[in-house]
Amino acid sequence: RRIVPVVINTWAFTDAASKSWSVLNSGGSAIDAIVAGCTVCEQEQCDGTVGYGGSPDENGETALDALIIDGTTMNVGAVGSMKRIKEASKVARHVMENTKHTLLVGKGATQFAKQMGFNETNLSTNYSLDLWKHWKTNCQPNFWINVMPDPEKYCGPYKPNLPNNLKPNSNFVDAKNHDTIGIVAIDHNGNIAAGTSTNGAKFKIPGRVGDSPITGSGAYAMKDIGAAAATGDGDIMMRFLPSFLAVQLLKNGYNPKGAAKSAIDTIVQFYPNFSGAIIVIDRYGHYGAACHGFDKFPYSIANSEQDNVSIKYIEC
Ligand code: SD4
Repeated sequence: RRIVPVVINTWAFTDAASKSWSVLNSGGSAIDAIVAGCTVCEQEQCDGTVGYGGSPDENGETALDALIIDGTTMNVGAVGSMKRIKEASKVARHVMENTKHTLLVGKGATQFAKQMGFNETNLSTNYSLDLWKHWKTNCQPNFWINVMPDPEKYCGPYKPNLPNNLKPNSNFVDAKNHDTIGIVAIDHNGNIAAGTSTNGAKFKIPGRVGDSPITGSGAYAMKDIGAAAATGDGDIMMRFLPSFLAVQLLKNGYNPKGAAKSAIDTIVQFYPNFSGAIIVIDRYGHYGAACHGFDKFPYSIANSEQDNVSIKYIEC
């Protein structure tokens, strides 16, 4: 097959796509490109929902989720709910390359990152602390969980055995609360990789891990087939492994757009109110996306057909 290098990422995070593309063009691997793109977003704090200083949890702290997957070897590295280290996707790469493990979480992830030479630092900023203080002074305590229709209203400590009619019908992520970077790439040698990086969801219960660092949920890639990456209401999406599903559908002959749509439709069947989106590439560099629960979903793309990164919009 003819190899068509390409990089696509969720949302209008064009600096990330641009960085990943330049890495591919200077001979970098698909994995190099994924990590470089995610790192740009972690540094730029893309939309406040990637990297430090965003999405404070119920205690006001920021915790990061990230994943990388190498479709050539099916090697994976990920971190979940990692506090006090800014470079989540680089740490994920260390998990992939320097351990036998796939996913490290919480304090253990922070400790591992320190051993790998990363700086420990406070991830809070004035912005994230202000967000948290405002929420904390206005939230209504003693609800069972904070995924009520308006999650920003409720907070712990939680009570067990909330009556069924008060149990959450999750719609956690809204237009302001769902901008994970999910990224997929094919390099000049035809290697396919994918990754994600996010600070998760605002006011989550400490310890919550989203879809983003879960293999097959936040992202997936497999050589000679393609790759996918998702964004949105992770608490719902991770029940369906949409990225895994989309790649399997490609394998079964779906085109990228059809695979994306079918993966989203599977979730909608159970959760008609969920918000989320998925991007998909096949091994030829064809791409497609699908979304649900908001108006328009932008994603960024760089390939050799265009000089600059472009943004595509789809209607949800
Ligand atoms: C999560 N999927 O942790 C993330 C939220 C997000 O784009 O921003 N998605 O649920």
